Amino acid sequence: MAFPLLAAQVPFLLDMETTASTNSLVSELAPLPSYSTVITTKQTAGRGRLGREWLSEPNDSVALSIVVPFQQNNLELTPLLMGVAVLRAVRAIGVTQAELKWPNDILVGKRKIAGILCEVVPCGQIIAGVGLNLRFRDKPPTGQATSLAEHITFEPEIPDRWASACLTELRVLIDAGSHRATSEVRQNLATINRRIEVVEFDGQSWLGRAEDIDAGGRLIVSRKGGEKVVLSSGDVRHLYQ
Ligand code: BT5
Repeated sequence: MAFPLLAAQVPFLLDMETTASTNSLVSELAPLPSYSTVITTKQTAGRGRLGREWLSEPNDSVALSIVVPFQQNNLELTPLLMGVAVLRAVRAIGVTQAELKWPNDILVGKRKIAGILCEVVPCGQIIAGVGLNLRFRDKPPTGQATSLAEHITFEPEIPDRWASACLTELRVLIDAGSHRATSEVRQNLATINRRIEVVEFDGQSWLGRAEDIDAGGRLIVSRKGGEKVVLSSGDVRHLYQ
């Protein structure tokens, strides 16, 4: 696939035929100028959070990693800023019903279409990586996955339009400063004001209501009985009834 719109937006673009992980490649190349980008449609060892995998068949998904400019206070917020950028870019190509789930998933109708992994590399730069499912020509990687082709007519220029929109939206959010960006996250995060199930690292889960995020992007949840819990990482499920 070609990425001319994306190339026009960034100081450095590496469009790889194949690579193990675009986040790992950026980490090896860093330091790089802000908004330097690595992209591939054949990622062979994509990483999720907490040692989990991001699975994709060749040419069925896009893996994109961007060097995010460091600004004070934006480190913790970066996954959510990237989330809003990816959400807007997915909506801009026609998947209007997409939603952002805390802390790093883009869902369409309860299924995951994109996931985000932000990392700080040894030289101190922040990398925001995103995997987007384009289509599943064989079978979906998990029962909870969806792809663009299930929601819009897939055309070859769509990945470039999506990637370039991600860059535009991320720049707008970062340039807005952390106060304004936090408010954009609040307005776009479908988890807020919703009943959720919180799944702890040990697999234990509990129910609550997501109330808000704080300035660092942590999720404020009220448990049954009124106790407030602030989550800085972990997994939540949206409850729909
Ligand atoms: C994520 O982790 O969702 C972060 C995914 C980030 C991938 C990008 S691709 C570019 C960059 N380079 C990398 O190496 N990584 C980043 P997490 O929230 O931990 O979710 C992982 C879980 O999502 C897995 O355990 C599966 O259950 C599920 N999953 C794996 N592949 C999927 C896919 N293609 N679509 C939907 N769900 C998937």
